[in-house]
Amino acid sequence: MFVDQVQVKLKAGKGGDGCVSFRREYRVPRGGPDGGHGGNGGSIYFVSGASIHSLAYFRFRPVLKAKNGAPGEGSNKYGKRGSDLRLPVPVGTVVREEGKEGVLFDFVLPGQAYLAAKGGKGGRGNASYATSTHQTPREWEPGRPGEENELVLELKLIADVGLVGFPNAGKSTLISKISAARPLIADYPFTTLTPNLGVVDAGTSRSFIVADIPGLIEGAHLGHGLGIRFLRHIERTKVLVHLVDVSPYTERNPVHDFGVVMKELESFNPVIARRSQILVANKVDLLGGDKSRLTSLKRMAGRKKIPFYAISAIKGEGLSRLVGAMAKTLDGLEKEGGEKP
Ligand SMILES: Nc1nc2c(ncn2[C@@H]2O[C@H](COP(=O)(O)OP(=O)(O)OP(=O)(O)O)[C@@H](O)[C@H]2O)c(=O)[nH]1
Ligand SMILES: [Mg+2]
Repeated sequence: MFVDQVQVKLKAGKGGDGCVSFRREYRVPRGGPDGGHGGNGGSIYFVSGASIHSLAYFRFRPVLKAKNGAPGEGSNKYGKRGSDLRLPVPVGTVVREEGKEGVLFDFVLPGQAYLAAKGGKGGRGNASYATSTHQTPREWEPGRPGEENELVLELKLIADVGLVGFPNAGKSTLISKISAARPLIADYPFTTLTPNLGVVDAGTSRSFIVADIPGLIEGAHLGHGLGIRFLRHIERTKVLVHLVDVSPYTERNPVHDFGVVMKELESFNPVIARRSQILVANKVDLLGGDKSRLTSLKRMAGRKKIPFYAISAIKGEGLSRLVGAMAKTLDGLEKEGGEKP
């Protein structure tokens, strides 16, 4: 099961109460105060692990609690501290506060830890209240409550290639033809409501992950259509494959469609808009005699120096060349990255 967003309620442990006690020993008539401090409550941490790949663990554990600290004891003994809860999350997880926009923490490497709810401090025992003028203190301090937080964990898919384009451009059709993913495909916009991942096998040595996300329309950054929140799933892809429907049935201009999607990408995150792109004209099987829609898009790609491919996703035409180009682009980027010190 793939879970990409969960809500969790965290309750850190309460601190143990301070203790009131006086030393009572044979032949020690007036032993002083010896009540120890309460132990601190356990804290809750999220910890990223390389071998964890989903947030499924949290689905059945919506409320998570750390242990309370034990009360202090006589003979100046501290209460035992409550043990911490360390919750494993996959790399790519983002922590947010429920109902708020900002990001609290972003796990980008394995082994990172984030303190999500701090345990309450243990209370002072009566021994610590003793002064020269106040030798039999009966004061003690209750343990403090642990932090309670309602957080949202989001997993950004870490795909190599992200498919972008208008609704109905054929993104899901393409991923279903080049991988084992079987997303819903239909002749209406916004068929895809949640992202799909597919593993593409490109020849002997190379495989990579492609993400199919919901389509974008003009004003998506203002919330039109399904909005742009899904773009976070392709924020970390290395390559974008931008699909444009060149069939006459859209009654739109393919060059204009390209510009609209670029503008939406730009408003979500300008870094994504500048990422390596492969431009793909889809549905060429529907062109008939008039190829002008295809050529105008191709010419624009030439001007902007964007690699360009024409395919029919549904008929499987041009797909092996396209997959080859994706693999080659990824190889090239890895080499580039590898050469850096
Ligand atoms: N003729 C033709 N139809 C295609 C081609 N590729 C996709 N389609 C059709 O176009 C429609 C939309 O395809 P999808 O793959 O669902 O499009 P999408 O981009 O995933 O759409 P959203 O999920 O809504 O964003 C479906 O009816 C497909 O059968 C193609 O190459 N040729
Ligand atoms: Mg789709």
